[in-house]
Amino acid sequence: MSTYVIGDIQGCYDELKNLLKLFNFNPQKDCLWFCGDLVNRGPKSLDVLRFVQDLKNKKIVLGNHDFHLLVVSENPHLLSNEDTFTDVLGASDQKALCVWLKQQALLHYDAESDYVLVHAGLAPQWDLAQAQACAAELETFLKTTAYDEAFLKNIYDNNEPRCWSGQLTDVERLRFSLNCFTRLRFCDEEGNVHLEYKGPLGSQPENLLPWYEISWRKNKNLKILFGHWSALQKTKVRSQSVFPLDTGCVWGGQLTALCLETRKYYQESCPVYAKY
Ligand SMILES: [Mn+2]
Repeated sequence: MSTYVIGDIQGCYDELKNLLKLFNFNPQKDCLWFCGDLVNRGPKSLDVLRFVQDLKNKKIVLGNHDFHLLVVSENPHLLSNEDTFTDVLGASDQKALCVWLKQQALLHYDAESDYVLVHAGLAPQWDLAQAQACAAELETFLKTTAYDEAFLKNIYDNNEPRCWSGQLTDVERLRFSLNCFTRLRFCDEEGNVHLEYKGPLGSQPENLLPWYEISWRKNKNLKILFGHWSALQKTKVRSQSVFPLDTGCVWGGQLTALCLETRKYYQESCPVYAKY
C-alpha cells in the first residue's frame, strides 16, 4: 500500500485521472490524500467531487474554494463571475455532496508517518496539539452550523483577528483558525497573519515572510503537506519539512502527487483553464 498526496485539483478531473495512471493507482490498496480546493476555476468540479467521494481510502482537508462552494450553495447570491462550480449547484446530488463535504477535516495528522496535511498553513504560534484543537473545534462548528446571515457576518471572509492568543473569544478563534487553515500565505516576525497581500513571493512587503519561514514557528518539528500557493515552487522552499503541492494546474501548470513512502513526485500537465 502506498499513500499519494495530491495538490489542488480545482475541477481538473481529466488531469486527475491521467495523474493516477502515472503511478498505477490501485483503489483497493493505495490511499489518496487531498490537500483541498477540489473545486472551482477548472471545468469539472462535479466529476472531481463524485470521484473523491466514492474513493475507498482517502483523507481530505478543505480549502477556501471548497468552503466557498458550501457558502454559495446556501447563499446563491454570492456566486461570482469567476466561479465555475455551477455543475455542482445544478446536480441531483448537490445536497448530498455538500453534506459530505461539510464533514471533511481542516487538518489531518498521521501519527505513524508524522505528516500533517492542511490546505494553506499553520499559525506560527500553534504546536501540533494546539493546531489539532483548533481544527477539531472548527470542524465541529462547520458541520453543525447553518451558513446563514449571522455566519457570513461573523465568520466568513473576515481578516481579523490577525494574531493568535489564548484570550480570543469563541468567534474570533473560529475565524482565525479558518483563515490559517484555508487562506494563510504570509506572516510577519511578530506572528501576525497578513491575508491582504496576494502577489508573488519575492515582491511582498518587506516585513512579510511565508508562514513556514517564521524563525520561531512552534510547528517546525512537523512534516507539513499543503496546497493553496500555486506560485510556490519546491525549490524556493528552504525548509526540508515543508511540502508545497499546489503547482497551479488550473492556470496551465501541473497537477502534482507526492508518494509519501518513496518521496517521489508525479506530475500531469494541464491546459490553461483560468487566467489571472
Ligand atoms: Mn486555496
